[in-house]
Parts: sequence; C-alpha cells; structure tokens
Amino acid sequence: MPLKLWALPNFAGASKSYEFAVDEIVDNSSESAMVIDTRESAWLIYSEPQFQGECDVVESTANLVATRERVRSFRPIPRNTPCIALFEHSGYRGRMRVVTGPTTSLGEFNDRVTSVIVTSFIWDLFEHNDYGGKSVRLRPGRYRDPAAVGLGNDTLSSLRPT
Ligand SMILES: [Ca+2]
Repeated sequence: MPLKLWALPNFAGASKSYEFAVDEIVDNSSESAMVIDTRESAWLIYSEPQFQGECDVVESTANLVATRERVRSFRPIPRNTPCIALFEHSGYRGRMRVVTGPTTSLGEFNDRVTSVIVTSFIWDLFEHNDYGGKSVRLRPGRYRDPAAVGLGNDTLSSLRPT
C-alpha cells in the first residue's frame, strides 16, 4: 500500500490504496493523501489531472499531505540507486522521465527538461549529447525550476551519475 487516499479532508471517510501512477482521479472525491510506505518510491501528488497544478513531493511516512483542495493525479518516483527524475515543466509538472544510469542522449526529452528531482546519487548534467558543453553537478534534492537546476531551461541533453 504505497499511497493511500481518503475521500474527506484530514484522512476521514472511505480510503483507497494505490501502487501506480494515476493521471486523473475520476470519482472526484479524493481530498487527502498519505504515503504509507516510501521505501520503494517517493510520490508526487498534484492538484490537477495529468500531473498539473500544484505538486507536493512526499518522501517519508512523516510527511502527510493534509490536503490539497483535491488530489487529482499522482505518480511515484522509484528509489533505485542511482535515480533522477526529469520533468517537462517547472514544479515537477508535465511529462516525467526517470533515469537510472549514464545517458548519452535523452531522445524525445532532449532540450525539454525544466525541473529535476534527484532521489539518489550525485549526477552530472550536460548541455550537449555525449556529456559535452556546459555542465552542473546535482546532489539529492529538488530543483523546481531552471534557476535551481543551473543549466538553463530546455538545455539538458545528457547526464550520468558520478
Ligand atoms: Ca542541449
């Protein structure tokens, strides 16, 4: 039961557990969320469908999300070692790609990354393919916009754990 949602605020009412990403909650009634077990994954919890709106990053059982107006979509980030999650938009919104090893080219994610979460290891991020051009080194943490990442918006092309 990695993620549990309640129908009412403050963890009241009916509850349901999830193990996988949901891009839109259709019953329209999930108002509070709690991560039950974060050993295998952290969770991103959004106020709008399709991983849009405000995002809460929940990484431990002590970290309750005691409530967004509504929880409308959510997805896990695995705790592989190493692991980094790349996002199309700021605030961890939009499409996500999880990278777990050296990557010389990001393919369709090339020059599209705007925010980043590093869950394990230290990573070097590069402006060009094959670890070329300007680079930055990121430790585990959350980098919610291009200024925090430090490489420029829509610039990242390759990356590797150190
Ligand atoms: Ca680039």
